[in-house]
Amino acid sequence: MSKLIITAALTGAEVSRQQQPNLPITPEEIGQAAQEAYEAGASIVHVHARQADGSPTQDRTIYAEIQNIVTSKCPVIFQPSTGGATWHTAEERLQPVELNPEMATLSTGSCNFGEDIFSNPQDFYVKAARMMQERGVKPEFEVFEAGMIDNALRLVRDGVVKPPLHFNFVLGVPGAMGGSVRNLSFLVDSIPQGATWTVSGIGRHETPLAMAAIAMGGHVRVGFEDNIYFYKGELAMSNAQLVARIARIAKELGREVATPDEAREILGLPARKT
Ligand code: KMH
Ligand code: ZN
Repeated sequence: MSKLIITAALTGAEVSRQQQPNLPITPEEIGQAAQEAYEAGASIVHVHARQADGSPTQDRTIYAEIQNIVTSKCPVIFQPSTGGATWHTAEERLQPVELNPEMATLSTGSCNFGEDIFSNPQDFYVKAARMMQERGVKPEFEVFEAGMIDNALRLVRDGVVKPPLHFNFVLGVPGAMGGSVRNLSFLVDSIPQGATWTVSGIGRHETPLAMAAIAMGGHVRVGFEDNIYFYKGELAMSNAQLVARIARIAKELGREVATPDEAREILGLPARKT
């Protein structure tokens, strides 16, 4: 098995300061959280931008500020969201891709998302994939429902995305696929040989699915976007605390944790320019 890539999903678009007082919001706070997560073992940071009042935004200038701070503080792979919040327009959502990050997320299909709909019609995801291809941005396919894999593979057949492919299975969002190991195992069986994958277990599913992924040879995402608790009813102190737990479990299970440069190699990304 390869070394383990840990992604820290630092902020997300949905969680509020009322729910998680330690949520990073400003570019400086997100930069600080990225550095701490890196020191705890994260090699990718998945980022959603927020306005000063805490509301989610896809504003390219705020993403640019976050990208500058994060990449000047630590060597992690910076991975902005093109998912945004459910109410962002397609145009808003694509703004962070204009910054040519090493990676960006991409969902190739729509699903229920709590009381809302996470809308990803074909014209949106084809446009997003083309934009990423033109700019050398590697997509991480965010899979909330199984059909999203089929649509991603169609992009590959049409030459819009080139392997090696990387998937993130997001399991346990209310309204989409549940957080069972059976679902994870089905999704892993549905992607092509040679593709890499990560799991994001939502809420209470975070740690059990992470443990399954470590044992199965996959990779793991944790962080406040997915889960705000350390134990049931006990809020986590930081994103780094959640990352450190995964690094600890990985050690127990015999998986070494990848550095950002090792993660680049595993994912087939170009080496970092120094
Ligand atoms: N906030 C969700 C509606 C992504 O980052 O690509 C979508 C999301 C996926 O978080
Ligand atoms: Zn996200």
